Amino acid sequence: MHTSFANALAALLLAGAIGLAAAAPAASAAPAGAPATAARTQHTAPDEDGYKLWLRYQALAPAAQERLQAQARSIVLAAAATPTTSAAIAELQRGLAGMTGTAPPQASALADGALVLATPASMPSLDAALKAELAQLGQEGYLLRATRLQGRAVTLIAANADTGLLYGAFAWLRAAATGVAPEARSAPGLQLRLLNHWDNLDRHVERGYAGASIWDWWALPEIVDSRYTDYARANASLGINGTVLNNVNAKPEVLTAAYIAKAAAVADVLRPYGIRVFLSARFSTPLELKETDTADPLAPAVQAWWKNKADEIYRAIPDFGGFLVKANSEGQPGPQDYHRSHADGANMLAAALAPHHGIVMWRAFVYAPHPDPKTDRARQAYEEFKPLDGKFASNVIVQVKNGAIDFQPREPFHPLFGAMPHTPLMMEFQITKEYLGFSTDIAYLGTLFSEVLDSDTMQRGQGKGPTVAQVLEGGDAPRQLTGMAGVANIGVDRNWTGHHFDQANWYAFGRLAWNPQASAQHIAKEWAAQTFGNDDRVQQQVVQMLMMSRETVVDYMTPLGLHHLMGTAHHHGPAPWVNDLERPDWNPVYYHRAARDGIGFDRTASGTNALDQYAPALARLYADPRTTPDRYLLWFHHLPWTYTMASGRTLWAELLWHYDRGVAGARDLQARWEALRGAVDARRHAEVAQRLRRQVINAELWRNACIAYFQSVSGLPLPPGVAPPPQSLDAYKAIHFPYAPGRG
Ligand code: GCV
Repeated sequence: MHTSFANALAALLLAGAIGLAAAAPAASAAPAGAPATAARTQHTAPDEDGYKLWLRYQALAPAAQERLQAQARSIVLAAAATPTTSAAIAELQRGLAGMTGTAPPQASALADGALVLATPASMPSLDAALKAELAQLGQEGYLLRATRLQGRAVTLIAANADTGLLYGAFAWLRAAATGVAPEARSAPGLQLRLLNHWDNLDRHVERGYAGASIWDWWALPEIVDSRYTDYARANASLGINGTVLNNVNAKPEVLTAAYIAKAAAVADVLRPYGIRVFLSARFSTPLELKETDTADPLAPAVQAWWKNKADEIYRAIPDFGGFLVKANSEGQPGPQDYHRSHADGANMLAAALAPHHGIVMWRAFVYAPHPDPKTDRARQAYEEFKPLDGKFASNVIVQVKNGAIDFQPREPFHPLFGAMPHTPLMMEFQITKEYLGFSTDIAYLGTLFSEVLDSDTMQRGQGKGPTVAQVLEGGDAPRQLTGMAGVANIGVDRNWTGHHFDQANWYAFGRLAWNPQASAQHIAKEWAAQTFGNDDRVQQQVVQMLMMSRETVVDYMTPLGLHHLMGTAHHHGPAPWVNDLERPDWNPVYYHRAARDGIGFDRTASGTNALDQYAPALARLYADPRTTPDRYLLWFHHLPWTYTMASGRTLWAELLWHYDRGVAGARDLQARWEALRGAVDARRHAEVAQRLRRQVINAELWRNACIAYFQSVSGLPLPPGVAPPPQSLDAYKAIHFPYAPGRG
């Protein structure tokens, strides 16, 4: 024990240094444009700029402060002192100082009221029952207990390794900040919990709406932004344990010595927080760097090049995670260029990484370069990957987008989930809102992610699962690798995500990657309490806004299973009329198929039969429009405008009803936020209010343009009570967004 206490002291000294380095600068003044709020907000909290994310550690009410102080009068490290335990202690000190408004607790010998961080290896005296529980929790799980140790009443954070202690510390702080009892124990449901940055080496972020990339490749490796530490803290607080630094549309230069050194500098900052660095690799890198004369995965020179490259990377980054690869997709090179399969390509890279325990995440987002006009883009990933089930090396995991098209406001789950029992599959969600209103519209994605994760694949029959979450967790067939990736919505904007509410999407992704079966509403509550404080009225209103927001966006953009109606290339705003792009499956008309006879994409046996890629029970259920949920109706069926819906309305009237509900929802979001004026600090209130004004404009544009267009196709009158679009269809068609951000 003496050694542990000495370690604790050393750790605390180090922790002090880390804590100072990582401290977030104070919030700055309210922006111009907020004067209207000034007079009415004199009693509200000081302005905040959102930089601290959900790690604000605001002062609690006096009684809660006393309780917290009583649980952590001092800190005892009964574990090996490592940079990770130092980070944990620094965070506890920061959090406790903020929430209790007192000086942070210091290291001490074991005493009543101590907060103890312990591993069984350093504290053999932990009781047998606790050790048995810990044995179930792996290297990242943790236990939180009020207990007695050596006769002293203490708060215990116990784990098998320092990363578990760090996660336990964050969990304990989260419970304190949200005023709930801490979870007794927790362990992640998935191994790989990763952010994917679509960040280019010139700092442009593909599909990024929060400013330039936080990775300053030009300045690295000598100049290391302190923001990287705060990024690491935020991710570690959620259990995110890996990050892919560069865009899947990768450049060969990222694997040159200069960039490996830059990535290594980032890895050094992230490592103490349990986060490993991965890189996106361009399949033709050796050829493009002119170091081989082919990129054929079966060529010995190519295999040797990748092996040497892996060795070089691991010399610089000993815990390098591995490669993420987009191959033979949207013009990216890949093994098919040499008549090899995805498995040939992935396994070649996997062999180079295997000696270092690295992995390959091989993306299944593919669609044929020269599509057969009679087939369906939704079928293609399945057609290419299903025959490869069981053919991937053991350190390959196939990364599948949540749906078969592309991160739409709503898609049915991807048919590959549940269809590749012999291949580890990981989920790819998009946290950045490419198709859901960028960072101007509020759309809480916790509900989108959960809807997908909770979907019943019906592989065992209707209602019998497994759910997509269970497939990912490997419940049916234990897997060597499991994971979830989220395409990051992070940039250099002061509040990280462009919109304060978009922080909730980063948060929800992390919490669901830790526990894919968690509730989106519970996560929303946690986020709201930490982000806007414990005022019940604010919390309830914010949670209500989050929970209604995504359905609102679906209503005004793509109701009833419509999809991909967005503007060309930038994907902002309505463009259902577009029909002139090079590939048929880039055109909105390809997806909605609206004509005088009706609307929707027939994916049943009478159409492209994409439905057939799902389990028989699901395929049978969705083959009939009567048993297809309304939310997927026009995804799977082409129906007459006069088709009678379950509501009793015609399909045409139902579509209009959804558009109107979407606009009403956007206005309701605005009104709900307005009701919080004075209850939320003026700066954040004004910044969100401005964006809500814009969201209402977006919603109205979507509604009016889509109604004008679909009416021109259906030829049907608007039912009584439905307001005609204020402008002509031509006027909507003339609206362009040539400089929309985030383009590919
Ligand atoms: C990174 C969509 C996006 C592209 C993205 C691609 C992908 O097509 O619009 O920007 O490229 O998906 O996921 O690879």
